[in-house]
Amino acid sequence: MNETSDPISLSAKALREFRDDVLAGLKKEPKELQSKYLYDAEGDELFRQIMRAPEYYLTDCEMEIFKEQCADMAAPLNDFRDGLDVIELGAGDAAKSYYLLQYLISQGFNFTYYPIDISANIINILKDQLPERLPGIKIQGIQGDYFQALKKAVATSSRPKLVMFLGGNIGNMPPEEALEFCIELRRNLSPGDRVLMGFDLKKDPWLIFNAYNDHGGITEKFNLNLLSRINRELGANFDTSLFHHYENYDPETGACKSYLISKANQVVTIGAQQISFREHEHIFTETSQKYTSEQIGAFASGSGFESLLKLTDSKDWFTDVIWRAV
Ligand code: AVJ
Repeated sequence: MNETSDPISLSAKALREFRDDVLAGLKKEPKELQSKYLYDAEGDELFRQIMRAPEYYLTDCEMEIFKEQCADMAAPLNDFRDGLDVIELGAGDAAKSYYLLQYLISQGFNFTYYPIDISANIINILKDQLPERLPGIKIQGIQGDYFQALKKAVATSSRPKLVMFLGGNIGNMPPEEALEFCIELRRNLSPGDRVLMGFDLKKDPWLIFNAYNDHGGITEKFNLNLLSRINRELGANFDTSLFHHYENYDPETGACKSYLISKANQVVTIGAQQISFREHEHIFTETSQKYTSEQIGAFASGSGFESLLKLTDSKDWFTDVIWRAV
């Protein structure tokens, strides 16, 4: 693969999949839309605003870990100094990984950075901007679903790997699926490869509740943008003023779930199809699962990894762990 080639784009196929997934999800009872579709260009921008919302603690906590504990983080990677592929699933704006990449460069690690994101927009921004901030960085962006893209990245190299999955992105899966994800991740790696994962921890339920129900209403806009995206890309006619955001956090299961609630009985047209909504009917749009340290340890051992390092922020709200494939 050429270091400067365009991101690998799946756009026509992606649009077809988007339409099929949206229609399948809205024909289900209860209705649902997959959270990965929240992140188009608008959604990326709204998520950037969420990260700046005072209630949204996740980014600040993980940022603190990356700003202050890079040396600890890099220690279990020392044996990979001479050749390493750093693959980041759901790279976003790489604001956190930036600190580790900078540290690895400063310590003379020889590595290529493979940011993977569902958003082609994000990948293009990263490819343009990261080399300005990290001169000399080798970067090869890949647009796509995590495992499709991971397989592509793995197929292009025979070097040891560090796969990063930050921001509590794993929280977008319910626990059983998260374990499956770890197992699938392990299947794509070789013994000795490392993963660096961020998990949001269980804490005061009100802190979690408020993080997904900010007073500025950005989370609501972010959630409603999914309907606008369906309008833009699939020729639908959702009236977003006829839906509202609802979220709840269950301290027992650690599940934090977002919904869009229909304010009225209504019929929406999506291309040639009609979907009806009852008043108060919900569309499930996203889960943000919270964990205990014990649960995270069980993921590692249950999926063929050995835990090497556990870092937390000063408030103990968020954790980043490093595992080694056994
Ligand atoms: C990007 C998945 C980490 O679940 O906290 C934030 C997404 N959704 N507010 C999260 C999100 C609503 C976020 N992740």
